[in-house]
Order: sequence, then structure tokens, then C-alpha cells
Amino acid sequence: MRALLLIDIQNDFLPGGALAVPEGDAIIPIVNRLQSQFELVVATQDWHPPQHKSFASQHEDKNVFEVTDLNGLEQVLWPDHCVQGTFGAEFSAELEQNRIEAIFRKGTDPEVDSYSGFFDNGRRKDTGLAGSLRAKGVTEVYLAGLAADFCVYFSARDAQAEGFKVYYLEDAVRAISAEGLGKAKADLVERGVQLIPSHTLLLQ
Ligand code: VGL
Ligand code: ZN
Repeated sequence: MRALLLIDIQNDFLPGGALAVPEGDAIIPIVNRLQSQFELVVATQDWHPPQHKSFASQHEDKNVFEVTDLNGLEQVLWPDHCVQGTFGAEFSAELEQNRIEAIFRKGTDPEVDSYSGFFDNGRRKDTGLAGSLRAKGVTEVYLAGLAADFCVYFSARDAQAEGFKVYYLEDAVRAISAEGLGKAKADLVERGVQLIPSHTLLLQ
């Protein structure tokens, strides 16, 4: 069985948001059209406490987008984003949500960031996503969402490592940086993830 995994389609990652992904809104009509092709649709939601240590604001003398060390892990310092309970953390109002069966929240521990929908960046805590997909009989995972070079990328890697057949929907993702996207895609191809345009699904 196939599942569509919608990664972090939240206001803060859309134009006007705190960590806006260029053209992030362009994926929403595509994702809305795709949902009916799947028996299961699940979503992830970046969900940080206000003092999350991935925020540059929590470090003295550090700038946004600077790279630092956070509890032994390399950490990009982000603008405050997706703070629990704020408008920025909400899914886009344009996103069709009625078919989303489950939402997996991540980034709740202030001491560790969590790009993947499956595990935190230190791979210490499991969100339960892999187990939930397996319990429902899912064997193939299709990924769409934001950002292509961070949360979609790391979710695709983990899905592949968890033994699913993984498809990264190239036109249903947008990246923070073009350079990061190139590296992310090359790495995914090397790991056996399939990069496909979403229209191949609409023709089936
Ligand atoms: C993300 C940076 C920080 C993402 C989340 O959803 O790609 N990126 N938090
Ligand atoms: Zn985040």
C-alpha cells in the first residue's frame, strides 16, 4: 500500500512566513490534487517550544543561518519559526486537510532539532511514524512538502533506511537553497530514493 507523506506545509514556511521557502505555496494545489490518489495521507508538523535551541534568538552573539554545535550535533540557527500554538505553526489554510489521517509533530524537545518526520536529528527519539505506517500495511512512501533540502530530504532518507520504497515528488517540494537542493537530491539518488514528477501518479 502507498502513503502520501506531507511534510511541514505550515504558514511559517510559506511566503510571508518566518522561514519562508521560495515559492513554497506553489506546491499546495499539486498536493491537494494528489491526495485522492492515495489510500493513506499523513502529515508532519514542525512544533517548537518558544525557547527551542535551534532558534538563533536563544544564543548570544549568534546570527540567523549561522552553523553551530548543539549538544554535539551540527545545527543551523534558524529564525524563530513554527512556535507551538502560533499562526506560523498552523498548516496552510489552502491545504486540503480532510484526508489527513494522522499528524506527527516534531521539534518539541528544546535541546535537539528534528528535521525528519521519523526521528530527531540525534536519532534518539522515534516519532512513531515508521511503526504506524507499517501497522497500516504501507510499503511505499511518497513525499511532498517543505523544505525540500531539510525536512523532506531527511524524511526521505529515514523512510528509505526504514525499508520503505521511497518516492520524492520533485515538483511537490520547494527548497530553502538551490545549492542544498542539488546536494540533497544527489544523495537521495545514491541511497536508492526515486525522484519522480507527480503527474506520473495522476495518470495511473
Ligand atoms: C525545517 C528548518 C527548520 C523544514 C524545519 O521543515 O524543512 N527547516 N525547521
Ligand atoms: Zn524547525
